This record gives sequence, C-alpha cells and structure tokens, in this order.
Amino acid sequence: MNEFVNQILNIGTSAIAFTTLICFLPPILCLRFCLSCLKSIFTENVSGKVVLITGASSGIGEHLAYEYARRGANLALIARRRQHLENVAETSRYLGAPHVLVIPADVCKVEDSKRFINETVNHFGRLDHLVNNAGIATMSMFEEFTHITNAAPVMETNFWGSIYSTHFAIPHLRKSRGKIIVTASSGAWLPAPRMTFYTASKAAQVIFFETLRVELGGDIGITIVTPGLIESELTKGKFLSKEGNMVFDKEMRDVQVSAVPVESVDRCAKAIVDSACRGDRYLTVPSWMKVTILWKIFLPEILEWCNRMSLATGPEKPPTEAPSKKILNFTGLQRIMYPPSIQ
Ligand SMILES: NC(=O)c1ccc[n+]([C@@H]2O[C@H](COP(=O)([O-])OP(=O)(O)OC[C@H]3O[C@@H](n4cnc5c(N)ncnc54)[C@H](OP(=O)(O)O)[C@@H]3O)[C@@H](O)[C@H]2O)c1
Ligand SMILES: *[C@@H]1O[C@H](CO)[C@@H](O)[C@H](O)[C@H]1NC(C)=O
Ligand SMILES: *[C@@H]1O[C@H](CO)[C@@H](O)[C@H](O)[C@H]1NC(C)=O
Ligand SMILES: CC(=O)N[C@H]1CO[C@H](CO)[C@@H](O)[C@@H]1O
Repeated sequence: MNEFVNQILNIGTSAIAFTTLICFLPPILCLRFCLSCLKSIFTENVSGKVVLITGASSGIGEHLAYEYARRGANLALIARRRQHLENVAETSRYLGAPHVLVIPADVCKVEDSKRFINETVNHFGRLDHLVNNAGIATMSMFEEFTHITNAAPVMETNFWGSIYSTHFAIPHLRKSRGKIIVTASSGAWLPAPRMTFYTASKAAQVIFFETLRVELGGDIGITIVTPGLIESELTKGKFLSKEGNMVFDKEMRDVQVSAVPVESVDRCAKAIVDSACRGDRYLTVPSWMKVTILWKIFLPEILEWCNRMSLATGPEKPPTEAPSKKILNFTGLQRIMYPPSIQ
C-alpha cells in the first residue's frame, strides 16, 4: 500500500508543487515585501545592548565590532590573539561602544565557550546578540591530505565552534528575546575545489541554524549570513594547510579567488548589522551572489564543470598553473577586483 501511495505521489507531486507555487508565490512575495518594509521602519536599536562577537580579531568580525560600536552597543570580543583584540577594543571604544570586554578564547574548546558566555553575562548582566563568526578555511585538494585528521579543525571551528557558544548563550538570549547571527558562506552551496571541508562545514552550519530556527520559534531570531568574497585575512591568503598549520599563501589565494570581485569589509559589516537589526532570516553579501543559487538549482553540471575547468589542476601540475590564476595574471584584473588592503 505504501508503495502504491509513493508511486502516486511520485507522479502527482510535481504537478501539485507547480500549481501551489503558481497560486501561493505571488501573495507570499507581496506579504514578504510588506513585512520587509515594516521591519526596516521598526529596526532594532542596539544602543546600550550587549553583543558578543567571535572571531573579532580580524576581518569581518573586527568590522562587525566597529559597526556595532558606532551604534552604541556594548561588546564582548572573542578570538585567540589577545593583542589584536585589545586593538579592536580600543578602536571600538573610540567609535562609540560604551563598554568593551576582551576575552581571549578558542571556540573549538567547549570549556572556553562556556567561560566567555558566562563572563559576558556576569559582566553586563545580559546578552542580546550572539555573532558566531570565527572561522577558518582550507585550500588543498582532498587527496593531498596525507593525514586526514589535519582537516578536523575546520569542522571544529566553523561548525562546533558556533554550536558550543549557541548552546551556552540560548538561556540568556531567551531572556532578552535576542538574536543569533551566523557568518556561514556562499560556499555552503558552491562546490569550490580545494575547499571540501570548508564548504561542508558551512553547509552544516546553515542547515543546523535553519533547523534550530524551527525549534526556537519566534523567541530568538536567527540571521544566517552567506557572504561571497570579502576583504579579510582569509582573502589575503590565510588558510589551514594540508600539514595542519595556519599559513599565508598569496599565490594560492589568487588561484582560489581569481578575478571575482572582493567586497569591502566595511560595507559587508554594515549590511550584516542592518540585516540583523531588521530581523532578516537570510543575508547574502554582495547580493549578486544570490544568482549562484539559481545556477546550483538549475545548472549544477555547468557550475561543477566551470569550477573544475577553472580551478582544478591534475596532480602533475602545480595549482598555480590553474586557469583561474592565469586569467587573473593575463588580464591584470587584480588591481580592479581586489581592495588595496589585500592586493
Ligand atoms: N572573507 C571571505 O571572503 C568570507 C566569505 C564567506 C564566509 N566567510 C566567513 O567569515 C568568517 C570570518 O572570517 P574572515 O573572512 O573575517 O577571516 P579572518 O580575517 O581570518 O577572521 C577569522 C577570525 O576567526 C578567528 N578564529 C579562528 N579560529 C578561531 C578559534 N579556534 N577560536 C576563536 N577564534 C578563532 C580569528 O581570530 P584568532 O586567529 O585570533 O583566533 C579571526 O578573528 C569566517 O567564518 C569565514 O568562514 C568569509
Ligand atoms: C536608541 O536608543 C537610545 C537610548 O537607548 C537613544 O538615545 C537613541 O536616540 C536611539 N536611537 C535611535 C536611532 O532611535
Ligand atoms: C559562571 O558564573 C557564575 C557566577 O554567576 C560562577 O559562580 C560560575 O562558577 C561560573 N561558571 C563558569 C564555568 O565559569
Ligand atoms: C599582470 C601580472 O600580474 N603579470 C604577472 C604574471 O606572472 C609573471 C610571472 O609570474 C609576472 O612576472 C607578471 O608580472
């Protein structure tokens, strides 16, 4: 019987899905538009509120701190490099953050996550926004990892790191009817070679927080951010090597980024805080990256083929021979497409 029902559904659902889409999509789009207008008017004022940012020592996290600071929020800044955090804290105070707490910690360690949430709430008495932003990337082919466990820190940082802090923050966010902001990545749906672990960790993050959003209902808002390419240490060429060390390699960066325009980190941070304050469910910056979702759904073979053709090289050739790097080199587009800070 169940087989029969499934057979009927296999045939029938496409037609049903199509008609429901035709009937429901226009009113839903209208409603969504009206709601987004309303949300822009009644946007959250974070002045005097408490915002915790992980990965605040550089890149997107650092500039999120500045953006929240300009709006008068109190900050708790988390990362491993204390001196970098102290510098970010000083600039944040100068920009308007009333109180800034610096807590050096490793998001991969569950005890550290417990401690920084606890310290923040003990110090400020509340927590309003939790920004799960700390993350690392890889730039090696899967087969190049001779010790496969060398790649484990990617999942530990990007996935587990954001989950530990969320676990300890939720009771406090419930009290303040607060928000969770997650810096995932467009890599969550884009199969970029040399980034298997990175893209997997980001896809895991996206579906985790989508599911959590259903569990939480309206009590805690969740904004999932899927950036394209943003000016930061990551796009300067910082990544986890196949030997398991954090390294800087500008040539490899050129291979991976190629002639794709890199968005300014200031604009990215402003877009994220605007979006979080509006209570958006999703944000993609730069917004043109959204078109790649359509490619993924309707032209997956072409997307995979283009990525393979431009980025991948056989084992006999060095990665710097990849067409993506050659295009960048021949056209001289780097000066136009990359912000000066990462050239
Ligand atoms: N830049 C892009 O193009 C881009 C695109 C899509 C998504 N993203 C995502 O954006 C987020 C921010 O990255 P970014 O681009 O701004 O790169 P970034 O400049 O390298 O910043 C990464 C931040 O994460 C922190 N971090 C790394 N591992 C940590 C750990 N175990 N514990 C605590 N903090 C840790 C780093 O600080 P310490 O080293 O001091 O600990 C640093 O502050 C990441 O999740 C990244 O995946 C970036
Ligand atoms: C935000 O709230 C603060 C006080 O909490 C107030 O001084 C400020 O004017 C508000 N800003 C806006 C844009 O409403
Ligand atoms: C958390 O804070 C409380 C004080 O509010 C303290 O008693 C407790 O030991 C702290 N726990 C951890 C793990 O830091
Ligand atoms: C435009 C550009 O960057 N050209 C470089 C291409 O690569 C050669 C050799 O690596 C460089 O000498 C050029 O400057």
